[in-house]
Parts: sequence; C-alpha cells; structure tokens
Amino acid sequence: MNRDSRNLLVCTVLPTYNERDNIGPLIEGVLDHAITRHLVIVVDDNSPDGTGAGVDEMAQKRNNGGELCVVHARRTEARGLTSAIQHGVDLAIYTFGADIVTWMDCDLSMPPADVPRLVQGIMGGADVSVGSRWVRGGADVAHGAMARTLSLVINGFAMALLGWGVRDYTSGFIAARAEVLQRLRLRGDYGEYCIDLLGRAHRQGYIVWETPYRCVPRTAGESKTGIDLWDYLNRGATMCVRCWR
Ligand SMILES: Nc1nc2c(ncn2[C@@H]2O[C@H](COP(=O)(O)OP(=O)(O)OP(=O)(O)O)[C@@H](O)[C@H]2O)c(=O)[nH]1
Ligand SMILES: [Mg+2]
Repeated sequence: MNRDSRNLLVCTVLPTYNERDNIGPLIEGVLDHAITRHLVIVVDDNSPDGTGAGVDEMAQKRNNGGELCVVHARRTEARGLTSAIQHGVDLAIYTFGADIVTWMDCDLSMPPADVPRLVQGIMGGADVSVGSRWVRGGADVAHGAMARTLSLVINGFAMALLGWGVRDYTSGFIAARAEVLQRLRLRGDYGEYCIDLLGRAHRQGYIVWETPYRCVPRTAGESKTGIDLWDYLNRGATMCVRCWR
C-alpha cells in the first residue's frame, strides 16, 4: 500500500445475530485498538435479543466526537452470515471508501486486539491477511477435540486441493485490500465462503499471509452452528465439496 498509512480508512464489518452481550465490548475493543482511521459497520439481521439497541448505544457514544466510528446496518428481510458480510463489505467500499476491510465473528472468540496485526499484514504487502489458528503461535482453545479434528481434516483437504500457502481456510477472521474484494465477491455459506474466497485469491495470484491468533470460547450468547457430531459431519462434507469445486 503506498498511501500514508495514517490516512487509510479501515472498516471492520461485524455480522451479528443475537450477540447482545458481545457487541458492545467488541466494538469498543476494535476501536480502542485501531491504528488508523477506523469505522465499524455492524450488520445485524434484526436480532430479537436487542443487539441492534446495543449497537445504537455504541454509535451514540463513539460517534460523539464528530468522526463517524460506528454504523448500524440493520437488515429486516435478509438473513445469513455470508450475505451479511458482503453487505457490510459493499457499504465499506462503495459508501464509505474503505481502503482495507476486515471482518470477524462477534462472539469475542476472535480477539479485537488482533485486528491491527491483520491490518499490518496488508500494509506490509499482503492482499489478504488471514487470522490463523493453525500456524505457529495460533491455537483453538474454543472447541473440543472433535471440532478441532474436523477443522484440521477439512483444512488438510483444502490445502491439498487449493494450495499449501494457507493453513486456516475456514478462519473467518480476515482483512483484505478493497481492490481484492471488488473483484472477489463472497459465495457460499458459513465456513464455505471463506474456503472459496481464499482458494480463489490464492489461485488468482493474490498475496495471502497468515497471522496467528488464539480462538477462545464464547462466554455469552449461543453458537449459531451445530454442536453435535451429525452437524459437524454435514458441515465438513459441504466444505469438502466446496474445495473440490
Ligand atoms: N448478520 C448475521 N450474522 C450471523 C447470522 N448467523 C450467524 N451470524 C454471526 O456470525 C458469527 C459466527 O456465528 P457463531 O455462532 O459464532 O458460529 P461459529 O463461529 O460458526 O460457531 P462456534 O464455533 O460455535 O462459535 C457471529 O458473529 C454471529 O452473530 C445471520 O444470519 N446474520
Ligand atoms: Mg463463533
């Protein structure tokens, strides 16, 4: 990136569904660790638990200084993680003019303090910067042995088919240059979209770097994905099919 880094606008997209107790601390965490101009865009699918009200409260608090720091993008018709992230990415780039877009889960399993390291990866020359549990220094202490094993199997499969340059194809903790996201739109659902995006980025010659992070357990709210063996196997099979395609 050749623009003065202090002038860069980084937008962090936060997709939420029923994350009332997580969203406030997450927004604070992202903004408090910001190293450039930083805008948080929360895409909430009209969560019945009142997440939206929490976002509005944070917007009121953090937008006070005159500079826009928090945007609440409420969707009443659409639902789904991938389309929520894409909606936030489009707002970030085409409405707010972001240079770099990042996104992450909102269950606080991905530490907001690690966002600057992803951003620094882009400033240092990467096109896509991936928070990775499976490189040295990374870890997943949020999930049990079954989920971790499944993740390693899927990632092994993805590496064999899509390239060894990425270890955590299912990360979901991403930063990317806006130009890359203008070319590559998100496709597929949940972990699938991430495999698809990183596979295409890798294949099209974009520089993809990984940064270790420690995935920690959710302490508030509920997981939106399956937690029994059948669900895991189903998701795993879908992801393997996506790699194959
Ligand atoms: N906007 C929006 N966000 C969603 C939707 N479903 C899930 N999310 C968000 O997507 C992120 C990931 O959801 P999680 O429940 O943590 O699912 P996960 O990370 O696959 O599963 P765990 O490993 O159990 O944490 C969270 O920020 C959710 O709030 C949805 O339909 N719309
Ligand atoms: Mg999660």
